[in-house]
Amino acid sequence: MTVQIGVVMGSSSDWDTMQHAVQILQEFGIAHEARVVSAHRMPDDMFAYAEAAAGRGLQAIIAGAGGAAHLPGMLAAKTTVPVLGVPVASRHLQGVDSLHSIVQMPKGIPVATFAIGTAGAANAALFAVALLANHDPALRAKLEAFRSAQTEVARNMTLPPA
Ligand code: RP5
Repeated sequence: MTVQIGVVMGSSSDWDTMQHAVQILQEFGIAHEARVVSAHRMPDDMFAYAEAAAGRGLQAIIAGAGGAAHLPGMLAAKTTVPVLGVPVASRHLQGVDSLHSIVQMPKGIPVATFAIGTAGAANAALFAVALLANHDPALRAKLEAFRSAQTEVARNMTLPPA
């Protein structure tokens, strides 16, 4: 089966965050892969991954990194496959450094940037699902059902007495 969505991250230490993207892709039955591709420790592998992405049929790459988080931007520089960037919370600056590194791409090379941490990882995957759903009515129905389920959960929320 052709992999549709690539999930890459700079380190295995990013997995706690990035697994939330993978869980969403699994839930929606999206063909995906997850790998460590470090921008500064494996730059040649990173370029090779980006260069092969379109030819392999990837529809989007979800890239998570922390600190001086250049992985999403450098991937985007080497492919026109959409790159969805997830800032991973860093030890010292809590991911604000990661967010700024990923979101502040100069004009011309876009990276769609999501929230710091697990919400960003999950939302990047939901965004990828939405992209695929544009050409897949059954997947769109699943996404709508997911939203409806969330709505029901919110409607049934109760609050404790003040
Ligand atoms: C980045 O450096 C990774 O994305 C990770 O968030 C951060 C720390 O990596 P480790 O030192 O935990 O391997 O490249």
